[in-house]
Amino acid sequence: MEAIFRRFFEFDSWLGADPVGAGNINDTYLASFVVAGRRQSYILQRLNHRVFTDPEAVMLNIRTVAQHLSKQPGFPLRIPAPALALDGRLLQRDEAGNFWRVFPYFADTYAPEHLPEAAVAYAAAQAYGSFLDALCSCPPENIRETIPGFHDTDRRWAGFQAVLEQDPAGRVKTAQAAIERMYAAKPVFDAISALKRAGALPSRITHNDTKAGNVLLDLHTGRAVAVIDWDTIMPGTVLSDFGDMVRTFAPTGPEDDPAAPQLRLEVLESLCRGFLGKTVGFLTATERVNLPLGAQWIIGEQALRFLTDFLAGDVYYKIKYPEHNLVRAQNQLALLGAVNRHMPVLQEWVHTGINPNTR
Ligand code: GN1
Ligand code: MG
Repeated sequence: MEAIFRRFFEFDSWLGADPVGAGNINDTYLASFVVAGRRQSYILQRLNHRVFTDPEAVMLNIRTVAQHLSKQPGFPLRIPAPALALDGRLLQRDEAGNFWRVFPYFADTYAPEHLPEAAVAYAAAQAYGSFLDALCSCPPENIRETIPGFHDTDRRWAGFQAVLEQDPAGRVKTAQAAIERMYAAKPVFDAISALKRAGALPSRITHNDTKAGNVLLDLHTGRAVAVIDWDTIMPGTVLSDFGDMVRTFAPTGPEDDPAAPQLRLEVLESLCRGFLGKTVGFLTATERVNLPLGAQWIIGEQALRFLTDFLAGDVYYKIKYPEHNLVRAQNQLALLGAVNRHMPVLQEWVHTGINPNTR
C-alpha cells in the first residue's frame, strides 16, 4: 500500500494504513505519512473493478460532481474531491491489476455505520437532500451510467428468474419461502416500472447508496460535514435515494440481522422531515407523493438482489457464512412487510414533513 501511496505523494516516512468503513464492495483504508515533520492522513481506497467495470468513468463522474458542487454558492457540505496522483491521474493500478484512488480525510468526523438515532437520521437526510438539490442544476447527460441498469428492476427481475431456472448453486429449494415472498412483492416493481415508462419521474443525478454511514458527521456537534461514497452517482430518480434511506436508517437491526426488523417510527419521521426540508423546493408533486413507493421499491429490490446473489452462489456481495445472502434477503423481505404495514403514516409524513408542528 505504501508503494501505491508513493504514486500520489512525496513523503518522508510511512506510518501505515488501517481498514475503515463497512462497505460490501470496495476496500477502504485510512493511511498516514509524515512529510517535513508533519503527519498527514488520507483515505486510500481500492475500487472493486468487478462491480465497477469502467473505473475511469466512475472517476470522471466523481470529478464532474465535485466540480459542479464546488461552484454552488451556499452548498453546505465539504466536497471529498479525489486527489491527483503525481502523474496527474486520479487512478493508479497496482501489479495485481487493482485500481486505487485517494480522497481527503476529514478529521474530527465519523461515519454513523450503526443504525442512526433520530437526530443523526435528521442530519443525514438533510445532507442527502442538500446534495440532491445542488445537483439539480447539473445536467444528467454529463454523468455516465457506470453500473448499467443499477436500478432497472425489470432487468434485475429477469436476472432473478434466470438463476431460478438454472439453479447454478443448487439452492432454490432452501430459498423457497423467500422466493414466494419475493413474488408477492412484484406489484411494487410493476408500479415503479409503469411510472418510469410513463416518463412521470424526472431524470436527476442521484447518489444511489444513501445509508447513514455515507454521511460524515462532526464528532462534536453532530452536524453533517460531507456526503461520501460517490461511486454509484448516476442518473436516476430521487425515489430510490429516499427509499434507500428508509431501508437503511429506520429498521431496528442491521440488514443481515437474522431477526425480523421492525421500523423505528421516530427515526422514520425525522428522516422524512430532514429530507423534505431540503427537497420540497425542487420535488415535483409526482415525486413527492411517490416517495413511500420508493421505499417499498428499494427494499424489495435489495431483497431481490440478495436473493439473486444467494441463488447464483454468492458472486457479488462479500459474505461471512454460506447463508449470509439468504439471511439478508429474508431480513429485507421482513422489512418490506413492516413498511407495507406503515404506508399510511409514511404517506402522512411525506405530505406534512416540512411542518415542524406535526405530531
Ligand atoms: C453495496 O458496499 P456498499 O455498502 O457501499 C451496494 C449497494 C447495496 C449495499 C447493501 C455498488 O454497497 O447497492 O445497497 O451494498 N453497492 C453496489 O449493503 O452494488
Ligand atoms: Mg457504497
